Amino acid sequence: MLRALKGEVLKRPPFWLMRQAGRYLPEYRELRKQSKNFLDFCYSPDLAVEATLQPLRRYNMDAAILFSDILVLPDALGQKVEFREGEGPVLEPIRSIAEMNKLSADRIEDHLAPVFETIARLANEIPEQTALIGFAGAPWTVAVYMVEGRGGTDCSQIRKWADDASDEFRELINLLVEAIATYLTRQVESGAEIIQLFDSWAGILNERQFHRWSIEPTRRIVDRLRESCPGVPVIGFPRNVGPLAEPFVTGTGIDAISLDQDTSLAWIAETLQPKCTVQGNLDNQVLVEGGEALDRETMAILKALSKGPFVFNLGHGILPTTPPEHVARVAELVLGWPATAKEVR
Ligand code: 1CP
Repeated sequence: MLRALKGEVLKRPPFWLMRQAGRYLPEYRELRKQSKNFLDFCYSPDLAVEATLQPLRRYNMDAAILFSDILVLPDALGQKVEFREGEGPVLEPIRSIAEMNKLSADRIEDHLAPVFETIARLANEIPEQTALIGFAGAPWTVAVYMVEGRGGTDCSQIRKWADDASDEFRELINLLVEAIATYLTRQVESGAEIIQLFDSWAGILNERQFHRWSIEPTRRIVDRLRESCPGVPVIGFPRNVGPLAEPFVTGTGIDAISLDQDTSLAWIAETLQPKCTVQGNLDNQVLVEGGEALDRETMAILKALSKGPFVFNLGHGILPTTPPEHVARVAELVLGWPATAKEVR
């Protein structure tokens, strides 16, 4: 994994899957019962370590991703964050400078101490050849939840604030840049070897806004990490941005870009792969379906991208309805590459 992120072309690409831990696994659902509240679960090192290790035991991925959530950060800043059963995250929205001024990055160290402990324990427990990925939401995506108060909205509140009062909104983004850089630096100090920044909601921004609210803040975080933890690779995930993935790569200085399933393989190979390592991009819905489509699409990705620096992954996180045996099939095809090319036509 580390070699691929440094730009090496490997005979068999490394592989892991976004949201590889979680509800599609019966052992996760069982473990999850031990804590009523999802944030408490994330802040229990015993449970978070176990949830991180579960998919590795089944599928032998090349990387483990810390079990946590992007919304522990607003929780640490002092915003009220709740995860409701069947509803997802609900936050008390921040929509003014006065509300923003109640937040403080000073609590990160103490409040997120259980996350750092989880990472330190994982660094000791996972096999030597398995990389440990730490992560955070990118400023824009974390701000979407902080301002909208939940996921799945039309994002009208945050867009209005970012457009009508951009100086005010910039203060929120600046606070998040500082907080996220501090949080990620502490993750690396605790044992994370790779960082992924999830900008899951980058796709709703137009080109000008994308430069201002995604590329620019990401570049500042990458710069801070280069200084505080030199040599630690950073993967960016600006989801659904189409051809703007190219200015994202050149403008942020990231080591690798994670791509969604709508990005053309030929375009990725031709335009992005000469510039950085690429990660992706199997359709998570095809992983739910399985069968011939799953074999075919997995092979198409391996064929198109394994000639350059590449990490096999999904285009977006595993869905809770995914049959675990479909994940086993993908693991078999990727771990057996290139021999598996002869098996599937
Ligand atoms: O009850 C439960 O088990 C809660 C479900 C759940 C889980 C398993 C949530 C709530 N978060 C997580 C874990 C999680 N979230 C991980 C670690 C697991 C792994 O990858 O193996 C990671 C990396 C995340 C990251 C995350 N959380 C993102 C970015 C990636 C993406 O999928 O785009 C986002 C947007 C979130 C917010 C969030 N947390 C949980 C939910 C259901 C959501 C999405 C809400 C929405 O629909 O907007």
